[in-house]
Amino acid sequence: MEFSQHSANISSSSSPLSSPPVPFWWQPSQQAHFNGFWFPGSDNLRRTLKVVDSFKPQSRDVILASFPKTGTTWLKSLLYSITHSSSLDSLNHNHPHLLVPSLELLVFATNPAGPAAPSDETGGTRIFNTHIPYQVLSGNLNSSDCKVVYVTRNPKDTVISLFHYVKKSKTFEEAPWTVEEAADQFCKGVVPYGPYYEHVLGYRKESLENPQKVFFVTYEELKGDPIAHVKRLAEFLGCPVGEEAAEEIVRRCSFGELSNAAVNKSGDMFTWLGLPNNSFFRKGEVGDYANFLSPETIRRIDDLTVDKFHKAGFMYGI
Ligand code: PAP
Repeated sequence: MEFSQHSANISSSSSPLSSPPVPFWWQPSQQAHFNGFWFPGSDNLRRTLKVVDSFKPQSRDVILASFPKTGTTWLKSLLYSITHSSSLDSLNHNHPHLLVPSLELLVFATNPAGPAAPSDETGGTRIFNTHIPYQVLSGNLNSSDCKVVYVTRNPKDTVISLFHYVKKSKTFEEAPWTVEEAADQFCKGVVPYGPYYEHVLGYRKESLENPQKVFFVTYEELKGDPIAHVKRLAEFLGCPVGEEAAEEIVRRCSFGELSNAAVNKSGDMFTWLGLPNNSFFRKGEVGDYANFLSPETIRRIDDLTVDKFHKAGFMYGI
């Protein structure tokens, strides 16, 4: 498959997607463009294409898909807990990103042959996560009866969460960004796995057309009623849980529990970014964007949300 890599100095022209006007954020020197989406570097895109070429989901697999910083770590913990009854200690000693590995960042990065076969120990269920857009991964996802869970989050908190995450990485020292510059790029779609709106809409459309296959949930809905959503998720996965079990899962996957887990007290997760294990836990709140974004930027993002999401019938009121 063909893809193009863009250096930091590409100048602006007609389309913000094909020609980012200023250096990219996250990784200052290069992002790779494929099928209308930006990927964080050519190595990442190569691994992504390897996933697309080779990944054959099994019918009992669960694929957690998401745009970065929309609740992936939380959902990893919830899905793992729903499908593994002995998860309490696991979550204390194992990072959610290792319990539910990323197809493109871990599984195909460490083993080009792909994941190990399902084992009887987990009842044949494997859980993976991916940030790859539906528009790129649909062939794989639809090649078996695997289930897909997609989590998304309001765009303003997403960009603020991403900004703070990138700020903790070594690359930020090389190319510091203001929050407004980051939001500007986010609105233009020039963001890893972006454009955000198209990423969300790809999975959203599929969830409406095929609700037995794709479970679509927002971070805000989960925050609003986590127990009800855990029960719905468990039902969707074919392993229903009662009220008490759902309460326990919500408790053990709460921001407070996970951020204080032994595994998050030390160690680095993605060493190439120089990010400690605890960098996946910042505030875990809805509406933190109001502390960082100017009224003009809030209006700009809201206008995009109205145009892209409200017209498609969702994410009202945020
Ligand atoms: P990733 O894409 O790098 O895996 P992801 O887990 O999707 O990141 O998003 C991180 C956000 O989820 C952080 O949000 P914040 O920056 O606004 O605080 C993080 O705090 C939040 N988060 C992580 N775990 C939980 C949790 N258990 N409950 C609620 N929010 C959480």
